[in-house]
Amino acid sequence: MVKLLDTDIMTREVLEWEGVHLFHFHGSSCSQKTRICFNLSHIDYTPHVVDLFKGENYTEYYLGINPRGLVPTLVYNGEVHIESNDIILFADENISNFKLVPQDSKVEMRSRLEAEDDLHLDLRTITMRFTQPRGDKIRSDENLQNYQEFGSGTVEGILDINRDRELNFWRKANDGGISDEAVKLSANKFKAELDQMDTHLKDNSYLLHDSLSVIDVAWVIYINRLIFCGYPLERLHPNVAKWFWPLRKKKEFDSELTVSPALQEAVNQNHRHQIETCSTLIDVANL
Ligand SMILES: N[C@@H](CCC(=O)N[C@@H](CS)C(=O)NCC(=O)O)C(=O)O
Repeated sequence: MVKLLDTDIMTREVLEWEGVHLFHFHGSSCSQKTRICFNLSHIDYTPHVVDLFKGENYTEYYLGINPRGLVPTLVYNGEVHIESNDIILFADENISNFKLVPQDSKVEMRSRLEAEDDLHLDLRTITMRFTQPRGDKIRSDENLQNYQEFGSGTVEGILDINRDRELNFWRKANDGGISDEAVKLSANKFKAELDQMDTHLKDNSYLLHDSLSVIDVAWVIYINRLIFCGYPLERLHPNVAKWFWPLRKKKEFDSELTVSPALQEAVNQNHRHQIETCSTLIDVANL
C-alpha cells in the first residue's frame, strides 16, 4: 500500500481534510478504474478534477499532494494514498461495505493487479498514438520542467524513481514520437495476455472466482481503451468480447467511460486518416 508520509506531502491543507476525496481525471484509465470500483462499492467521495490535458498534474499544488504527478490520489481523513490499485484495495478493506476483493484471494488479486499495472506504460504508448492527434510535443518543456522541480520527490520517505521513469517516457515521446517498434511491442504484450484470458473465459464467467471483482474492472478499462484505439477484440478474442460488453454497458461503468462527442470525433478523424495511410493499430502491430 502506498500511503504517503508527512514529509512527502508539501500541500499541507489536505492533511486537514475529512472524508473521502479523490483527485482524478475523466479520461485517465487509472481514475476510471478507481471511480468504477467506488461506484460498484457505493463509496461516496468528493471529486477533485486534475485536468491532464491542461497539465494540472504538474502544478506545485498537485505535485505537493502526489509527488509522482499521477492520478488518481485518494485523500482519506487526511491520509494521502497513491497508486490506483493500492487505493482500490485500501478502500475495499477500509471504506466499502460491498467487497470487490474476495476474502480468500487477496494475495492472488494483488499479484494480478501488479501484472496489470506493469502494462500501464504499454497502454499509454498505444493511447498516445491511436487516439486523438497529440501535436509535436506531447508534454510541453515547461510542464516537464515543473514536474522535475515541484513536490518533495519522495514517496514513503524515499527518493522516488518513478518520476524519472515518467520523465523519460515523455522526453522520448517528445523527441521521436511513439515508434512503430514501441507500438508492436506493447500491442503484442496485450495480445498475449488477452489470448490467455480468452482461454480462461471459455469456461468461466469472470477473471477470478465466479463473481465480479477488481481484476474484472481493471481489465474492462484496459480493453475499453484498446478498442478506442482500434484493437480488433471480437476477431482476436471472442470469449473476452462476450465477457467485456455486458460489463462495459453497466451504468457504473458506462458513466465513467463515455467520452464527449467532440473527443470521439477527433479520434474517428484520426482513425480515418490512419486507414487511408495504412497506419492503424492493426497495420502497425500486424494484428
Ligand atoms: N501506477 C499508477 C499509474 C498512474 C498513471 O500513470 N496515471 C496517468 C493517467 S491514467 C497519469 O496521471 N498520467 C499523467 C500524464 O498523462 O501526464 C497508478 O496505478 O495509479
